[in-house]
Amino acid sequence: MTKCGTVVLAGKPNVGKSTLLNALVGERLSIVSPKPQSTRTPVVGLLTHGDAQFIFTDCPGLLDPRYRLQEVLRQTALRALADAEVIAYLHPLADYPAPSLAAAAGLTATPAGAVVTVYTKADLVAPPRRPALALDSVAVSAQSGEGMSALVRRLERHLPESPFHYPADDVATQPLRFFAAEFVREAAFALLHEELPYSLACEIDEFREGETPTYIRAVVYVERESQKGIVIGQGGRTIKAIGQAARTRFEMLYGRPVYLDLHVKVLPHWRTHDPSIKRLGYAP
Ligand SMILES: Nc1nc2c(ncn2[C@@H]2O[C@H](COP(=O)(O)OP(=O)(O)O)[C@@H](O)[C@H]2O)c(=O)[nH]1
Ligand SMILES: [Mg+2]
Repeated sequence: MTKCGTVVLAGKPNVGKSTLLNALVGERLSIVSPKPQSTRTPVVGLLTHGDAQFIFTDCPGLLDPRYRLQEVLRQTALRALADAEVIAYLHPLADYPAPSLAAAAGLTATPAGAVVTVYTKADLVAPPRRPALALDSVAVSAQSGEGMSALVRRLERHLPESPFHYPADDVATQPLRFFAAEFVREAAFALLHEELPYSLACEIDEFREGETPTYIRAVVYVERESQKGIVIGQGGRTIKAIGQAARTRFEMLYGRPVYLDLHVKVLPHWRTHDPSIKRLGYAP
């Protein structure tokens, strides 16, 4: 009998959800940044391990929304929590103990799924300073790999009996163009300062396979004309660096050469405009 189910990685921004998803599936799918709130769309990563298949979902961080896009992201995270078979609730070990999930997420109803508390970034706490953990929690470091197999065993206990939903070799469920757009955003988070990466969205216009290199045309949207100039940079320097970083990252996942053609456009105040939020794929 096989087991299969959804495991949602939940927690406040910056606790290491995306890094943990990538470490669990062994592929860099989800974008990682030291800046909080980089994840906007749930990213799914698969791990098939013996008789068990885990459908890991990296969700936007739970936070108090300050503008319309954040409200929409919080709703996405809450829906994922409600639908999860298992919730891995992440909290940094250095900030032990974790408040209850309900308190951290401001939940009014208890989610149906089993909750496993996962203390992250264990490498940042020296062993003599580590707290004794309760039986239902584990400490991991996605960076050093410590605690990862114990975590997988712990989560497996809570998976329901079910046939596999995906072929055992699959790692991702989302289309390649989704990852191409995400990696442009990741490069923007790495190369742009302050609020700018939060004002930026990316849409893939064209993804032409069957020629080498594969041609990808991506449009980078910002909210204001002044931001457009900054994203392009002097003599196009900044947009070129963003394109290079995103292309390198995408080629690692894709395994083939790519020509990434980036264009910058203004979509005025899209983060507070429902039709734009929807069009960019952040709302159902
Ligand atoms: N030292 C250390 N840093 C980590 C670990 N996991 C994540 N981080 C860092 O924490 C920051 C936030 O990680 P991210 O996965 O984007 O967090 P998310 O917002 O919860 O998805 C990034 O700078 C990561 O490199 C870890 O196991 N150890
Ligand atoms: Mg994230």
